[in-house]
Formats: sequence, C-alpha cells, structure tokens
Amino acid sequence: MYTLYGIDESGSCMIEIALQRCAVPWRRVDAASWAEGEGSDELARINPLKQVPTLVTPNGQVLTESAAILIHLGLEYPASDLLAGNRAQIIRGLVYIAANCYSA
Ligand SMILES: N[C@@H](CCC(=O)N[C@@H](CS)C(=O)NCC(=O)O)C(=O)O
Repeated sequence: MYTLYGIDESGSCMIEIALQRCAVPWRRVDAASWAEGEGSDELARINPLKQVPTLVTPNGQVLTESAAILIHLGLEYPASDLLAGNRAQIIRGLVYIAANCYSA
C-alpha cells in the first residue's frame, strides 16, 4: 500500500491521479506545512521540509519531489502510460516544471 501525504488544492493532487492510473492500493494522509494536525506531525517525522507530495512506497521508502515520484511510478507501472510517448521529452518537461515553475 502506498501512503501519500498531501492535501486538497496542492501539488499532491497530480500524484493522486498518477496512483489511480497505476491501479495500485493507496491512501492519503491529510498533511501540509500550513495545516495543523496529526497527519502533518507524521509528515514532519519522515520529511523535515514538510513538503507535499511525499510518498511512502509499500517497502517503506520515502519519496519526495513530484517529478521523481512520477518517473518512479511510470517506470514501475508501465501500463499506467505515465511515461508513454517520447520519454526523453516527458522527463525533460517534468524536470523543467520542477526547476523553473514550482519554486517560482
Ligand atoms: N520540490 C518539491 C516541491 C514541493 C512543494 O513545494 N510543495 C508545496 C505544496 S504544492 C509545499 O509543500 N509547500 C510548503 C512548504 O514548502 O513549506 C516537488 O517538486 O515536489
């Protein structure tokens, strides 16, 4: 079971869509640096930056960085078609957004 730390109206929604496309069991823990609560406390213990999305894989690995999470899921579950098409351009686009748009 994947555990996604995230919250409505944040970047974690794209990982929710990706997990749906992978057809894997997953659950969401409501968490964000701006939201007080048990989920956010739990998130702080596994990701000191308290950023969402943060994904815990079934074998307990903690993954941060939206682009890395999407690439991981696309490689792990090819039938999701997350990386279908021109893979070089898809990865370039993901890194472009992370490098140039997210922080801005
Ligand atoms: N480099 C991260 C950035 C994630 C990020 O900045 N997420 C925002 C929400 S969409 C966040 O958690 N911001 C709160 C904070 O940085 O304290 C990624 O690409 O996933």
